[in-house]
Amino acid sequence: MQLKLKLTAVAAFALVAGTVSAQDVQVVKIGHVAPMSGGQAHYGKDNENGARMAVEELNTQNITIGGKKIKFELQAEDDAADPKQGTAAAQKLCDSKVNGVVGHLNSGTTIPASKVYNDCGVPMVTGAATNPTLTKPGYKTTFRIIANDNALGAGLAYYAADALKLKRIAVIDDRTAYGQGVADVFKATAKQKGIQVVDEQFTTDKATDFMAILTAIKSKNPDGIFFGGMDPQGGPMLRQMEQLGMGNVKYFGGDGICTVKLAELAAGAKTLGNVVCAEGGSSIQKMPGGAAWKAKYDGKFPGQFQVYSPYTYDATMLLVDAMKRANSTDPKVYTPKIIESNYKGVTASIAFEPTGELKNPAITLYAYKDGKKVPLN
Ligand code: ABU
Repeated sequence: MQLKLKLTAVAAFALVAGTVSAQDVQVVKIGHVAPMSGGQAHYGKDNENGARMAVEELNTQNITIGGKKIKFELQAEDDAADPKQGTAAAQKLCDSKVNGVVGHLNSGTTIPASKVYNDCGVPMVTGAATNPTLTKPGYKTTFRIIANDNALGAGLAYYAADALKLKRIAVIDDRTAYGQGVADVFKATAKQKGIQVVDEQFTTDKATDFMAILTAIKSKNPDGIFFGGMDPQGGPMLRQMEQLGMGNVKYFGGDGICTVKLAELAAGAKTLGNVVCAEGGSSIQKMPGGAAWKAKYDGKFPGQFQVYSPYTYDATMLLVDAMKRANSTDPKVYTPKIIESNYKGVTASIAFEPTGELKNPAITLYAYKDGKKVPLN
């Protein structure tokens, strides 16, 4: 009895002092999905870091929505870049009643997962999956805040034809939704620009030995190779090109190879200097607030920056911005506010087309100079 009286007194004091009781705090869960295991875990870690940084900052802002103080929590899942694990992770997040999702990273996981989120009525924002078909079903829950492969593939083909005056290009893709999609766009645009596609070869997103396909390509005497795939394949491919004496062949790829880690994976191959890759958005130096953001990121997660963390950071902030404008964290209530966004993010001013694609997406081309990734525009 004495203990009960004491607790009641403490609660009364808290009320008088204006402190917040547990009942007044609402937990809002942001799901995040990316490959956290396997060969693409470095991209996943970078993506998760961006979302985690946003959640930590949001929790310092004393945000109140619908009369409740909000505590944000990140529920991070691993899909290992595998479509089946991607849909399983999406279902897990739906079952956990997350309020919104940031991700996924791979187009091959994001496209099937987008249906799962639509079915359970939870919005998802990707800042990494770039296959254009993602937004084709017209789900009102699917948003992308980065340029898609129509821009990346075409931008690279224009550069190959107009700036480098290349005439003969071979194309390799890893048969994933991303790799195949971006290679198809590059190929179609290159042909329109008068470039001859002299060979097409295929690999997988697990392969490490490319000697046979590179040997076949070498016999066609191309002046460039386009690779639709990711850096765990791109790095070894550059090494093997050097071993085969393909030191004069330009090497193109989309954002999947355009990482800090590509230089490490190329392990000193001089062919790294032949790379031209395209990424959605402005370079971090040209992003509004990009340099300050990057310095903060590097302080928290030294040596882990790859490509997409500014986008996962913005995606998280964007979801919360829509919740604030709706004065609700209920996905049914706030999702319609996302399409109306005019959010000044780190990466850009984010507004959407009716399809859920980013309005006015920029792209940046990069090369590697002395082992460092540098923007060309
Ligand atoms: N955008 C390249 C990596 C992710 C993807 O679209 O599969």
